Parts: sequence; structure tokens; C-alpha cells
Amino acid sequence: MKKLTTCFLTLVFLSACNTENSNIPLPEEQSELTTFKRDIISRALGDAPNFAQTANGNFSAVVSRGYGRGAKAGAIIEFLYPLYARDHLWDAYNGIYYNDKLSWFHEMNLLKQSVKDDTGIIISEFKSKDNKLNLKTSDVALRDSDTLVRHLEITNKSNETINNLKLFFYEFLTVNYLGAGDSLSFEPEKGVLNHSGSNVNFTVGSDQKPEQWQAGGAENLLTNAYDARKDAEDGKLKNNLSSKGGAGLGVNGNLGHSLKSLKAGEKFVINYYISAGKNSQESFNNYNSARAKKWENIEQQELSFWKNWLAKAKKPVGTDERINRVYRRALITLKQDTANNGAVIASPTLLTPVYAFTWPRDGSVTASFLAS
Ligand SMILES: [Ca+2]
Repeated sequence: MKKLTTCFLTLVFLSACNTENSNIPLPEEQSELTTFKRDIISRALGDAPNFAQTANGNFSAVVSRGYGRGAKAGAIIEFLYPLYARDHLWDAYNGIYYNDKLSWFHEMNLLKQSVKDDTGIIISEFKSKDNKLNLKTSDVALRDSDTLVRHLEITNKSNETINNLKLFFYEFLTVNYLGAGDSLSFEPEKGVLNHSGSNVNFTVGSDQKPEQWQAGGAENLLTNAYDARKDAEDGKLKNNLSSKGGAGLGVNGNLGHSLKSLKAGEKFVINYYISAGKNSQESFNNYNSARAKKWENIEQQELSFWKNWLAKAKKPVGTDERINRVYRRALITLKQDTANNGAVIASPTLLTPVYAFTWPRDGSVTASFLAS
């Protein structure tokens, strides 16, 4: 019973636990946000944008919701590694170019965000402003490779063929927290971006070789290369092979894929990978092992891992499925916030005020004390 109570009480300390089929509360519906005493940073700058976390004990990543300070719906906004010790990511997200216009996903209409029941899979669904495309991203931390996988599906919902689509995956990794000393290169033979800082390395790639790339410099500031985000705006990347952060904001990268056409009702599917390692060989090996997996198998592996974990817990007695789902999510969150060396982390994010309001470790200890 003690364990049960701990989990229920822990939920009081958690935020952003939307699960599939539940509606996202819109900011205007959250009247309490405007009335309770706000964190001072929130009051000045707005709430943190964190939607949900996915983690494997070695790293933890966060996906943004559609509102809050600097929010970019569906963007990956934190990558804590190794063992949740340091954030290496400013943000990473997709964009699509057609009819002479680039739209980043977070500029489109956000339909829904959810966490797939009893997994760490974070789903974000969008519709293009012209209502022609549906886009769905599923982000998950792999169990057996330090890789965040993004599974992306693009469906043509219109009655006509859409020609010459170009898809982009933009990433602004800031290795070792600040990206100033980073270097970035695109490796044409492997088709991946290689991001290096001190003692941490990232491989960014997909399961399909990109036709375009850019190793860029953030805001072109004190770097030798054109900004990789701005570069995508005309649908054409400069194919620069390497960039260095210098004393500026760091380096950013972009991978571009071309779709000749998407017929009415047709769906295009691609997987992206952000793989971490101590050096370029380790991150590339992680990328390779992730790439060898089919998305269906990743989903299956994720379901069975958490099924196994949840099977160890006491079953709640006399509670309905709605409460049981919340209980299972609490158990998953507690495991996600336990590093593989046994450390239970204070908070899954470094941003305020979510940091201030999200204390699974302290909450659990308090709940456990109260329950005993
Ligand atoms: Ca360009």
C-alpha cells in the first residue's frame, strides 16, 4: 500500500502528464495559471514550454508543447546526457517546403499532443495551414542505444497530388551546454551530421540518405558558415561540409530530403536519430544500431519494457481505469527519472518554472514518509 500511496502522491508533484485520448488543456482554459502566485521568472517571461519527457536511464529528452516561453510545439528541446547530467540541445525540429514556402511544424496548426499509453512515446500531430498535409511525429528514447528516435509520418489529405516537397530536419545541439566550442561536419559517405564537443559526441541522421545538408553557424555569428535554419527558408541548403562554433553561439545543422510527389491520400514515412556517445565512433555505433530497427519493433520493445516494469507494481484495488492509467504513468515517470547508476534525479528538466514545480524525487520521499 505504501508504494501505491507514494505513486499517487507523487503525481501531485508532476506536471505535463497528458496521456493519449486526453485533451490538452488550452492556455485559456487553465484559469488557475493566471490566478495563482506565479513563479517570478514565469511572471516575467511566461511558463516553460515542456510537454513531456522520454528517457532510458542514460539520457533524457523533452518535447515542447504549443505554449509557454519560447514554445515550439513538437520540437525536441532538451537532451540530457550522460546520466541526465548536462543539457546538450537548444532545439531540433522539422520543416516542410512546398509551393515556394517553408513551414516549420510548430508554425502549423497543432492538432493534438499525447503520450502513448504505458510507453515513453511522445506524439505531436499537426495540420498544414492550407489543410493539405497531416504531420505526425513520435519521439522516443531507445532502451538499448543512447538514441532519440523521431518517427515522422506525412499524409496528403487533399484530393490532388502535391509535387516537389522538401523535408528538413534542423538541429541546434549545444554540446556541453554552451555550443561555442563545438564543431560540426557532414559526412557524405555516411549521410550523417557529426557534432562534437569535449567528451560528448552526437551523430544526427535518418534512415534515408539526405540529398541536401548544411553544417552551419548559429545566426552566422563568429562562425565560418551560413545559419542552417535560415538556409532552409528557400528550400535549398548550401551543402556546407563543416563549421566551427568559435566564440559565437555555436553550430547548427540541417538535413534535407526531397519527395518528388505525394499523391492524394499517400503517406510518406521517415525516421530520424539523434545518437549520443563519448566519441564519434560510439555515437555512430548507436546511430547504426538504432537505424537497424523497424519502427514497429521499437514500439513493441517499448511496450514490453514498460509492461515488464509495471508488472512489478502492486495492482490498485477498487480504482477505475482512469485512475489506474494515472498510477501507471506515475510509475513510468519514476523509472524515467532514475538514472542507470541508481541515482534518482531531482527534476527531469532544467527549465524554470517547471523545474520548480516538478520534483519527483523530493515528492516521492515526502510521500513515502507521510505514508509510513
Ligand atoms: Ca538556402
